[in-house]
Amino acid sequence: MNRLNSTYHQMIERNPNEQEFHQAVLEVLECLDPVAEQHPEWVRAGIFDRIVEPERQVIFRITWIDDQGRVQVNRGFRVQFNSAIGPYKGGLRLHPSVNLSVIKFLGFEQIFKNALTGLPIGGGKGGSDFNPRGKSDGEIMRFCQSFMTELYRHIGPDTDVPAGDIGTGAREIGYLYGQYKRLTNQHTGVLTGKGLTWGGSLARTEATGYGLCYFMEEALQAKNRSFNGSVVSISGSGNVALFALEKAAELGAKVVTLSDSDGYIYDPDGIDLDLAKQIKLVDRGRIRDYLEARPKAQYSDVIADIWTVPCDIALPCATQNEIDKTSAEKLVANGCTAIGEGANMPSTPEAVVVYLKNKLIYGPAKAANAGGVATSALEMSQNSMRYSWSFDEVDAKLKQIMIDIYKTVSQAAAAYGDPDNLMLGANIAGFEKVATAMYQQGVAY
Ligand code: NDP
Ligand code: 2IT
Repeated sequence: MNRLNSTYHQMIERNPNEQEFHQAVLEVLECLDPVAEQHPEWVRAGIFDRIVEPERQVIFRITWIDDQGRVQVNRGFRVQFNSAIGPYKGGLRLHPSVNLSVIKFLGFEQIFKNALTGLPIGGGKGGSDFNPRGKSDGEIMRFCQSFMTELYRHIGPDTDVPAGDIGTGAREIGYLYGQYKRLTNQHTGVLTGKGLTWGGSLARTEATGYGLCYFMEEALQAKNRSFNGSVVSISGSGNVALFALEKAAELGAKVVTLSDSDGYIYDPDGIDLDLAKQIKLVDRGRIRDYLEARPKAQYSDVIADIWTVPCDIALPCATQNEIDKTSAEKLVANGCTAIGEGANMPSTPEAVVVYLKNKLIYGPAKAANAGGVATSALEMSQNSMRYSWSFDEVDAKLKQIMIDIYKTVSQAAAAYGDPDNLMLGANIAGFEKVATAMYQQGVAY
């Protein structure tokens, strides 16, 4: 990273104690040294220093009243990271672990992911340290309304278009949208992941999980392999995990694990998807409830042990840094030869070293999970046209986008001399698109 040392150190000095953000930036800068060598004009134009500094960050108080009539206070965030290629676009995370570092790492990753989709969307992310777990519908609604009462000033269909992420699904998008409409008197595509009767896109719910499998199938086929006949281990049991399971099974794989923040289940016969959907999507229950209907399955509350289950392909779909060096080594020792990241930054840097050293097929998050935001961009297109495509039309577009991302990323990796390193390819290809736009748009002074 010789050429980009000062960019990195300045970023650390300016943002002390933001470990997740530092991690995400370091991974990208470590891949960009040869790009800086090829493009001295980008160095002179300060592109590298500019891209690690968000264009705008908003932090605000969210006050709401719980079911006992008590006043609750949370902190809301929206980081508008980069608008070089389109309006800011990215999800809203509701989880007690949310802080500025988490939102900035997600927003930074989003810049390059969104560029890889080939669609005109910039990078942003937001959320709150609100914990949705155990809250009533009424509490969720009042929280979302209060969140939007500040957020609405900063967003717009051509400015910034938020969507779902951890803790933000169809219900939350509905409450947020209702409040936006009330405040602005506008029915417009300001959020994606909307309900199907009021502007949502078919296949958006499925898109991240399906897209992950489309991307990985392409990467596997390049090595004469496929999901068909493979054993797959998936973590998480939310939006991404469940639809990754659905598509992997459809492609002929047997998925044997799912998890939540309390523990994981292992079903050697293959997880019963309908049962898992009933528990997590309908009943909003815990993954351990699976055992009530499938007593032969196993449950453990040692979450990291999910990666000791033998599998051919691992799809981490829960949260950041869920696979560390030890877990990566266990995966490899037990026969895992491919990793596809459904979650954002689920692997620590040390885990990635293990993947690359052992020549695993490694689909990095910003390429492999881009299907969700890509389909959000397709939702924006449909809203602009005031028209909607069928499920099959959206799904076909999604599949083609994921195939194209694989091509873009593997070609960039090859062009920079390391053809199997899709992380290198994703970081370089995503960066080059955004850097070109920033360079052409000049420096404001
Ligand atoms: P959901 O809220 O639907 O599901 C999250 C799942 O991960 C739940 O099973 C949850 O368990 C588990 N989880 C969350 N935090 C932790 C934690 N700290 N430790 C262990 N388990 C945890 O979110 P999504 O499925 O939408 O998101 C999952 C991942 O995919 C995230 O990294 C997100 O950023 C990423 N992603 C999402 C996209 C989307 O379109 N939704 C697009 C691209 C990436 P519990 O219920 O116990 O909290
Ligand atoms: O991480 C992600 O790409 C998302 N949470 C989806 C963002 C979006 O705007 O659909």
